Amino acid sequence: MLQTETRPASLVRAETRDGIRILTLDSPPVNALGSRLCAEVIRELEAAIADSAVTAIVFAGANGLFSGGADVNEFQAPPPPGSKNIRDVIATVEKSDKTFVAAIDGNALGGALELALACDYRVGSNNARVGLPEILLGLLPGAGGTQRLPRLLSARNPMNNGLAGVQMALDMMLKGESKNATQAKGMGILDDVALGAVERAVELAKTKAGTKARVSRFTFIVLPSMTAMAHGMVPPEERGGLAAHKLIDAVEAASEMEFKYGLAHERRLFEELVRSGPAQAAIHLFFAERELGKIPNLAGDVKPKEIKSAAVVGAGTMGTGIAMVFANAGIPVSVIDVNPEQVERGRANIASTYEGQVKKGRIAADVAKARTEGVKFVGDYAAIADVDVVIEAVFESMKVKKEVFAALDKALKPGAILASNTSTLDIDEMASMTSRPGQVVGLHFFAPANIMQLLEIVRGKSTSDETLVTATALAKRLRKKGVVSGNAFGFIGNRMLFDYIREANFLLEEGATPMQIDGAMKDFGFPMGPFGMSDLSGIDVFYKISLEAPKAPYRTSEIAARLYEQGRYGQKTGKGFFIYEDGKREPVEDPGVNDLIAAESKRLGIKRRRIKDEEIVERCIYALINEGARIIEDGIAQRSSDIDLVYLNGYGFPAYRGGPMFFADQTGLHDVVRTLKSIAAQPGSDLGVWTPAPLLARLAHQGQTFSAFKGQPK
Ligand code: T1G
Repeated sequence: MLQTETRPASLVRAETRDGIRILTLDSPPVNALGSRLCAEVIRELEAAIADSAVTAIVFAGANGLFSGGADVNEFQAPPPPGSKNIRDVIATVEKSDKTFVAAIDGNALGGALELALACDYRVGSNNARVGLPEILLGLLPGAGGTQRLPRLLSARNPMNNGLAGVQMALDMMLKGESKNATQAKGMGILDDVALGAVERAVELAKTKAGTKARVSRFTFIVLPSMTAMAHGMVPPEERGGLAAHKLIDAVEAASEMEFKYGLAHERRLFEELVRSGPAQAAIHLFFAERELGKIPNLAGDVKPKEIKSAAVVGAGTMGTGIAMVFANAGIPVSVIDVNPEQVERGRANIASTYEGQVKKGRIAADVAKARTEGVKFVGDYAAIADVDVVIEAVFESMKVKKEVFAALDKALKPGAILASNTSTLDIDEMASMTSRPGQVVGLHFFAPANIMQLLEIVRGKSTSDETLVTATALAKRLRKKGVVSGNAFGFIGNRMLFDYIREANFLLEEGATPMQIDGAMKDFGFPMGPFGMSDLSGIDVFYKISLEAPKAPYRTSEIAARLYEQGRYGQKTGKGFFIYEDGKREPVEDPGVNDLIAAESKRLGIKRRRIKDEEIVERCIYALINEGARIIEDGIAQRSSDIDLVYLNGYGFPAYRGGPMFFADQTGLHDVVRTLKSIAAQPGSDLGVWTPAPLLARLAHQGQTFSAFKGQPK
């Protein structure tokens, strides 16, 4: 019987036109330059280089782009010995005397642009985009980008001895931003832009065959003041700035060292970074974001409904913020509010927000005008009868929300989706007021809605797959990170936050001060601590939410309630846990509050003690992790990386730590469980809170991680 050997399809297409060998990268979805693709490219390259009939070589990409760069999957573990990578491909090019042209159609990012920079010439199509975004992955361009880009831009932008070009290169790499075809041509990265990049590249290769324009031979200077300034503008290494500082060092080395030594130095720095915590955290988050829209167990291929218009009920700060989100995405939106003063305040909020953005040069005046006009204020439900989606953003009271849902159900067309911006309340209860529970969903925006990236998409027990898919697609269109959550009090973010805040208050009772606790959490990497956050969101808001919350099976502190009773609501009243002088946002310690706390300790019979920052961080972060584990177990979160994205995009968890669940994985679940048990063993500790969640205990026992756990969502 004839044996047919099925050889995996080649990832490189090779063809020759008039002596020009065109090597097309073809590894869907993004031609990621992983070890297999690199090995195949090298094989094709060596064949072309050895072929005397080949006068020049053109690189191109299939699947609508050049390439998304190195395969990021391969950075999650050390590469197998002997495996090829983009550096090996580039070394093969650099060694050859042939002429090389890169034909860039669509994206050429990271290692893909580094390959193009190693070529003699680069041609882009009109939709070409080039960039070295490695810093967004906690890395630096590790295949010559830090050595070649400053050389090229310094040569192409010779003003001020080429220093302008070097600054461009530094900025581009430190921001991780990509450039479109026009910008890239203007900077000198692309030698030409044409409708058909491959055709133009072949033409150029023919005329340039036998010539060389290797960037590696260029030299450039960089002033110590420039790199010193650059170091000064990025965060400290231990606060998320590790990759940036090493990147600047690599560029400095590029100006001082011979090319091959600079390259070796860049490689050393890259190897240090790729194994670092911040890089592994960034790579975790890269894939976490790509997992977001994937909802397990959907019945078949459910298509999202089209959203052509929207409405928001309530012209308060959240309501108008949400309206601006829709206007910014070009979706016509109406805001309905029966209170004329509130409507005026809402209008003013929108106008001042866009004026501010124009002043800061973030948007043009005509865009601001179009967006402001994109928000209509109406006085009754009949005016929004035809919208595709409505978001209720009224006062956080179940009674009020149920009345609104009943009214919306009557007024809106049958196909419309009814959503609530509630931050804690039961979506099913609101849905029960309608004839369309399948079209009811939670869309929980975070304040300020037009700034914060996070959107919790709350799935009720009757929410249909179509409504859910429509909501996740809408989140992408609104440029939000749409995280699907089950319907439980506080959903994902706030449910964990209650435990975090509760533990912070217990630490106050036991001897710490608000300033000390916030200081410790800021040192951990949060932009503000639990008490600065309480004062910003409003102690009254937390207090009222706690009244609606189901009775907790454990003790909670009463310190916030004491402050509420004294009318200390936080920044809005100029005092809360801290004092805010003359409307400033800087928290000032208030000895009166420390006295109030000490009195509370006395009332509870708690002997105050000196508490180390380490204990503060441990108890606050581990409270988050343990509750996070319960949330995964309850199926409220689909995966642990969703929780990480919630905490990064909604609660300021430091990105370079990857989120609470990733932080736990990095720490080691075994150690996390041991610490939880040691906290539980302390006198006065609440076992209900500190007993490790069953999932956490099980994974720790099995030597597993949260990231690897693919539990069943409810
Ligand atoms: N490696 C592996 N997988 C990748 C990938 C990559 N570089 N880029 C994308 N994917 C996967 C992604 O996970 C998703 O998979 C699918 O492709 C579509 O992606 C040595 C060190 C290219 C602009 O940082 O910015 O080169 O979810 O949903 O919106 O110096 O992807 O379908 O299973 O994002 O059309 C540097 C990263 C690497 C670019 C396309 N490169 N990628 O956007 O699709 S480090 C980057 C992107 C490097 C060298 C260094 C975007 C895109 P799945 P997608 P998209």
